[in-house]
Amino acid sequence: MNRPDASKLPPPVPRFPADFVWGAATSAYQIEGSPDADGAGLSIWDAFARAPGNIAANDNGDVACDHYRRWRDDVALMSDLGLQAYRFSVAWSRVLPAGTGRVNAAGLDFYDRLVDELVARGIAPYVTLYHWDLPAALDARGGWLNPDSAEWFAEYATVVADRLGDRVASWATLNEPWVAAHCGYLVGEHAPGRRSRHDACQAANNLIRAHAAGLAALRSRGVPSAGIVVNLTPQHPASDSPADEHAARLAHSYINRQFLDPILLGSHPEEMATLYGDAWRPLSAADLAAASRPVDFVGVNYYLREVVEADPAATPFGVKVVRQLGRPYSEMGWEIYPDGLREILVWVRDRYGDMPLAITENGVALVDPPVVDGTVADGPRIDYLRAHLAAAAEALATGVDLRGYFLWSLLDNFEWAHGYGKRFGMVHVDPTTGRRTPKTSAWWYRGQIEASASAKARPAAAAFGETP
Ligand code: IFM
Repeated sequence: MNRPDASKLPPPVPRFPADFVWGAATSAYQIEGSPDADGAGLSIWDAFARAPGNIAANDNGDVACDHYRRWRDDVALMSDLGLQAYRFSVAWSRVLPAGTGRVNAAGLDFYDRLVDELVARGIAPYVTLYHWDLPAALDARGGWLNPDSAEWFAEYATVVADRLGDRVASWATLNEPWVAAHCGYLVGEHAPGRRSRHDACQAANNLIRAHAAGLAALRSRGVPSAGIVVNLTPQHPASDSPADEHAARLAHSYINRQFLDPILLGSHPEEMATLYGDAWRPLSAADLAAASRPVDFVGVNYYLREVVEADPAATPFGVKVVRQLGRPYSEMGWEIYPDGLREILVWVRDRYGDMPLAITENGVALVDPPVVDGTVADGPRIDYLRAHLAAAAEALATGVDLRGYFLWSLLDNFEWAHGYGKRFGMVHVDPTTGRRTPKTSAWWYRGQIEASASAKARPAAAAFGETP
């Protein structure tokens, strides 16, 4: 590990409040490996990734970053990098191998030890209960298509909150339910690989019901702060033609409002029937009422904007994303558009009202240079982070109640259908040895945290919406 001379790095971004929370994020399947260790059950991602042809280079999460075995060193690394908070997800099938019923004590112990170590090092744990790795045993019972899935999730939430709730202040029910429904049930690029409008609609509805049931379970356990994490992507029309504007409205409702409207307003966007056609089934009034019980925060994952045009031939909804000539794109093929972060945060505040928000993921996959002299000179990632933090600071300046920022991701990891080829980490992970090397961006981020901390009047909050 080689910390570069701070005076040679770009300056930190100013104007963050004293109690702003600075962290990094990961998810269980993407980093842990050892999927069947210590009595764990398998998840839909184990089955999906092991089936040939689903993942680039036929990669899978069997080893991933080996975090399940290296967790203690990884927490030490977080501490070296000055993180105040760490957002991670719990693997449901480690805790309940069959998804419901018997609790696997050894699986819970893993997260218990992780939380202890984080707390001992002064790093606040932020838990996400569901980051797409549904227990395979539950998929065999219909997965998110089964209306009982909401109760299964509540049972799981209760078990985890009972064990970790004394030390974890901040809880998210679901991560990016839109991706779980769209990629998993409509286009089949993610586990469980289904391709049906009917299934996508039903999965989306049951995910909303699961959020409601999980939130109620967390409330019953008295956790200080509970919310949900969504991915938001501004949708801009390619022209001012009515057809393109209609396409942008459809895409906006589908991606940005499909989950937030029921959860924050208790209603569905009016475009849902057009989008799903005869597969559309609204939630019942009782489900909508339960779904819209207040959350303490909304986590926003932001990566890109999309410029869209109407194209009747485009599947699934007649909306086509148009590549913008002359604009920068990441290795994911996503347009790098920092102002979209300001725009979407302001939109959330304006549409849904003032509430604590956090950027729970933001980061970029790039082709990094090799490790040289104990670091990776990823200047373009620093540029990306600075531009996005400047956009976040602008949102703050307009009065958005933004509480924190979590860089995606701590480590280069398993990027779902793209396998290990797409590298989002601020820490390089050697694919053969697993050796961790902080990239220059990690040291720059440490400087960003230190600069904000030196202006601090009081310590960072342990949870959004909670006063430290
Ligand atoms: O890696 C994912 C993460 O699991 C969810 N949000 C987007 C990231 C980058 O694609």
